[in-house]
This record gives sequence, structure tokens and C-alpha cells, in this order.
Amino acid sequence: MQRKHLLSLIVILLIAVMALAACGGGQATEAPKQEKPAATEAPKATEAPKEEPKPTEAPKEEGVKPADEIVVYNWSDYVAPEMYDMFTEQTGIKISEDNFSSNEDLLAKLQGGATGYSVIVPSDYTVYIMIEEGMLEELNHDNIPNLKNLDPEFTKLYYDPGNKYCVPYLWGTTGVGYNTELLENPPKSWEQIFKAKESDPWYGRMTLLDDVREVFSAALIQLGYDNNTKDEAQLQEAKQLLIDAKKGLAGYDTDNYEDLVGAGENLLAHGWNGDFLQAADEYGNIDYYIPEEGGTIWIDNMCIPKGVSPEEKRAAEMYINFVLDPKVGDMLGEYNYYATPNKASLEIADPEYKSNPLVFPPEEIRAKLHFIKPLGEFESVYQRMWDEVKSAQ
Ligand code: SPD
Repeated sequence: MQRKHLLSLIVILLIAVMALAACGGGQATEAPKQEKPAATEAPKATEAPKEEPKPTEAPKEEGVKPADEIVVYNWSDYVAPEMYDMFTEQTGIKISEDNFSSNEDLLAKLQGGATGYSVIVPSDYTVYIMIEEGMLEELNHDNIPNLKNLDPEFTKLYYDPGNKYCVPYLWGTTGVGYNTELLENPPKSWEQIFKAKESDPWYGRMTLLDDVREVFSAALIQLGYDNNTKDEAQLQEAKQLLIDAKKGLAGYDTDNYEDLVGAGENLLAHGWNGDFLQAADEYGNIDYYIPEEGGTIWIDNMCIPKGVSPEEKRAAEMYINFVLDPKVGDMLGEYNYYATPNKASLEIADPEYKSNPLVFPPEEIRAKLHFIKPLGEFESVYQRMWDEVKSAQ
């Protein structure tokens, strides 16, 4: 073979070998690509920045790799069903939930040293207490660009001005829900509830929330007092009212009260508007109202407990940012029948949701609603009286 032909043959062989190698190697590198979560292929607003800090740069917080998994410590039945899966699809971060039944339970659990929660959902006055006690991480607003979607009204809250520590989640009211099939004329007032007569159909077939501040608020409001009173005589009066009311109660319940009303086991219950309205969808026989003396109004918030790792904090901020997305906020509010503090969500919300007076109470009802406020040391007086109510025969 001539040298020229030999060279051509070698070149052809080389090209063929390289082409074969390219085919085989391509398959090997493509396979893991398919296993990546979809979100890594199409960046979304809830994703962590992908850029690694340059080796010479001091690591920035936004460069922190988010944790693979977070736990939200939340009230029960307080998300939209598909929310957590959506978050995982978008970010690759797994999410699970544990539940508490009252602000006091949440506070006691964290004060007792519980760890492992990346996001918690306390109400307004409890946020204030937690900030005072140094129990919350400061939020890095750079990691929560969707904060811009909040209604400005929710950025000036007394318990956390400027949302330094927490972001409002949903807000609602506390009143009375009743079974419309079994109770034609529900009691209009707290007085008819606390002073129920044996002849009243709801006697023995109603529950109060298992929640010290909510129950004392209802009693104090019925008596015409400030629901945050620090006057011990007024509080004693409220305590006695609650003790006398016990004979007409089926019990205290925070977890199933709306189902018991829907199922007809109880006729009415003290509880949260959205819980009753969700149950109304299921049972078709529940209505909700604020008794004529008034009720409470509250704002629940997403916060990060002190002591989480930087990775968990980063993932928690991604979750908070995700909830603040207009569509997610709308889905959350509409599914739960609680009011969203997200202005951008409201702009796209169903008109039926926005105009529901049981979700967004009109001015004449708003005027009768009172926030539960932090009371400092005096909180323990409420707790002592609550223990006395609970243990009274
Ligand atoms: N099912 C979720 C109910 C949330 C209620 N949080 C309000 C607490 C007000 N004290």
C-alpha cells in the first residue's frame, strides 16, 4: 500500500472511532440528566440561585445550598393539597408537616427545646412574644423577592413591622358555625351560648375551642370587657361565666369541631371561619357567623425558628417565597376559605372568593372584631384561670 493511501486509511479509521465514541458516551451522560428534577431544567422564581461563589469570594448567604428537606410546623388542614408537591417539583426540596392545635402549644413546644422545624406558623400575638424572646431568625428579604406581592397593609403590623421576622400567611376570624339542617334558629349572641338553657336545642351539643386566649376573648367580649384585659376582677368574672357554661358543653375541641357539626353530632361550635367553610363544602349543611357582641380576628404568619442551619434557613426562605407567589397564595386562600394577605393573589382570585363576606368581613362586622394581644407576664394569669376552668366539675 502506498504511504499516501495508508495515511488516508488511518484518518478514516480515526474518524470512525471518534464517531463511535461520541455515540456511546452521549448515552451515558444523558441518562442522569433525565433524572434531574424538572425545575433544574427550567429555572423558576422559587429556585435557589445556581451560581457557586468564586473561590476567592467570601461565601454569600444567597450562595448557601438549600437543605434537601424541610418540616413545616403548622395548624392542621392549613395548606392546599397540591402545594407541597408543587414546591418539591419546583425546587427539589422535600417537605413534610407536623401540626399543633394552639399558639400556646406551639410556644411551649419550642420553649421546651423542640428542633427540626424549618417553618412555623404562629398567630400575631405569638409572633410578638417569640420576637421578644429571641426565638425567631431574621429573614433575608433578598431571598424572598415575592414579598413585593404582599398587601402593604401587611407590612406594617404592630407585632413585626417591616416583616423583619415573619410573613403573613392567611388571616381570618373566630365565631360560631352551626348545622343549618338541624338548627333553624342558632343563638345570635355569646350570652345564649354561655348561658344556654336545658331547653335550648344546642344545650350539651356544642363545643368551645380548646384555646385559652380564644375562649377568654369570647367570654370577655360577651361581658362587654376588653378581650385583652389585665383587670383580674373582670377576668374572674369571665372565668366564672366559663365554669357555669361547662354544663351546656359537649367539650373543648380544636381539631374536629367542624366535622362534628357537619355530621350532626353537635349543633354548633366556636371556631375558625375557614374551617367551617371548608366543612360546609363537604357536608353542605354548615353556616358561620360572628355573634352580635363580636369575635376575634387574627393573622397567621410564616416564620423561621431560631437555630436552624443556614441550609434549612435558605430552604425555608424559598418556601416562604413560594407561598408568596400570586397563584400559590390564591390557591392557598381559596382552598382554605381564609383571606390572603397577598395583593397579587387577590388580583387573580375568583370574584366569588373575594366577595365572600364570611372570608372578607364587611366593615360593620370588622368593627366588632378584636385582635388577641400579647400580655407579657400577665399571660400566666390567663393560663392559671384557664386551668381552673378546665378542671372545674
Ligand atoms: N385549620 C387552620 C386554622 C388556623 C387557625 N389559626 C388561628 C388562630 C387564631 N387564634
